[in-house]
Amino acid sequence: MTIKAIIFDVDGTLADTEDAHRIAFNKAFAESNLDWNWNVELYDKLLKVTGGKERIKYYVSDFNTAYKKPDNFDDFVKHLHLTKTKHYTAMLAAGQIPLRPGIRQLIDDARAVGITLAIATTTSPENVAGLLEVGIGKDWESYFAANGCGDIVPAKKPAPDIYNWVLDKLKLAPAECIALEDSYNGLRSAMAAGIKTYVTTNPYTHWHDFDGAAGIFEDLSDLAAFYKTTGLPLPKR
Ligand code: XBP
Ligand code: MG
Repeated sequence: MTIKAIIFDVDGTLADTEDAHRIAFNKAFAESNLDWNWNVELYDKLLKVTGGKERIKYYVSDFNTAYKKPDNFDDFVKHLHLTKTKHYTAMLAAGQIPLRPGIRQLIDDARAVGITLAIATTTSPENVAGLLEVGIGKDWESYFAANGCGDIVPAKKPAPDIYNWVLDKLKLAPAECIALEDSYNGLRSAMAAGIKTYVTTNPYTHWHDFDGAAGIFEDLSDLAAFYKTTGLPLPKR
């Protein structure tokens, strides 16, 4: 079957963002007078849960059980997460987080041969916009036929919901698409939606179980190898 669309995960796939997320969480904690600090080792464990608000709740329930939750805990988490998003998007706007090797070229090559592009991520819409405004340009939205992100679906990855939402928007069958992911949760999500999934690893995810992936790459610096594995048409360069 010819590939009609590539669906991209964002965090860890389009860019190595997770450490910036971690730093932004810590800035939000400091600004909110919380003595919480997420180091790399802890964040590695916290990544088990996708979504920033969900991750904060997971931290409180499983790693900081001594913390006495305020009565309005949901609102507290929402506000804390908004503060985190403010810090994270400031880091993006400062140009601190580039796209990963090969990503910009892949986007251009795919467009040149008429392959549809889409996004399926658990991260907040502001974060996707901030990353791609810098990485692609102000007109980044016109590159993607569907932009599935954040709370648009209630169940985040590893649930298939965000991929199903994107497939619905694209009006394509799973077999007509491929997904690009970087993590165990992302791979499970795309595969549960029936989509053939390729993985690029990063320092936070290289040890994950990628059983079922159609191909695993360290990054896309060798795009020719990626095109060969996926069967995507080689660009005429
Ligand atoms: C990414 C996430 C996100 C980010 C933080 O997972 O889990 O939660 O870490 O972003 P994936 P928010 O790459 O599988 O989409 O704080 O905006 O949720
Ligand atoms: Mg990811």
